[in-house]
Amino acid sequence: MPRFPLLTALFGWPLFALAGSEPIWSDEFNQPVGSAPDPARWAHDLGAGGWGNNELQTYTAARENSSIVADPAALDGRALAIRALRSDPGGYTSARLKTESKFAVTYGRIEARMKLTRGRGVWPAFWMLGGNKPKVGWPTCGEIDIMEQLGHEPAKLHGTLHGPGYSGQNGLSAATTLPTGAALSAAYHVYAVDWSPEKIAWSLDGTAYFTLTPAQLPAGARWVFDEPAFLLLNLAVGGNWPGNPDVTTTFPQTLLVDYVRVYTLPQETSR
Ligand SMILES: [Ca+2]
Repeated sequence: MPRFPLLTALFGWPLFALAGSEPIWSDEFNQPVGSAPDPARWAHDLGAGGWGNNELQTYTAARENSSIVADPAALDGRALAIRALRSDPGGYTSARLKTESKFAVTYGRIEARMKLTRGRGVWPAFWMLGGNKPKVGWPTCGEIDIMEQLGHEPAKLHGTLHGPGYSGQNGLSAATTLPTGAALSAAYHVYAVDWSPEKIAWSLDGTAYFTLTPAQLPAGARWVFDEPAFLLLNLAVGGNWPGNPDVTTTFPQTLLVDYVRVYTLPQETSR
């Protein structure tokens, strides 16, 4: 029996056609062009300091770093643009948005339709952190990285899980590419996780490429993915994993997000 009968059956079908899958939350990023990310849904993380990875950017709440833009390739003609700009020699600004204190979810399908970046030292991400982070700290709060891309490998998508005993370079991770091998900066694609008490499955355009269950954790490690988690979107520049931009990297770099949607999981037992 296929491990993910639903995901297999899903390929190419709109999600809303799924029986038993109900929308919980979304942002279609269809607010007026030029406006800020909806403050009812998103807060900004601000500042510099490397963000734990020796990253180079300073995060701002300025419209040049995050705003709604017109984009004919977006399903509704509008998208969120997160832009990394070169500010002065060696300096960069960008944006990091989070739903912390505004929205959190425990289990479900969490997905975004996005167009990624291309260029050495550029690092976009769509991810989740346990809402208990202020209390228990990282990595005990858990981190689910739904999408990470290193701009010097524009065709490659990374999905990763971080928790206590399996964080940072020891995060549990897999990578994939499109069947065509095309760059993820060339068109929009749908990046998702299906998160249930039994497993987390990462997918690209509805095709699962990575799954983890509590039994697959390193010996003695704890599954910490049963708490509400909030969502994050950011575009980092430089840092330990991607390395820094070089003379070949062009700016601005833009992460485009057509939508973020959260659904209850479909009923697998119905098949
Ligand atoms: Ca949109």
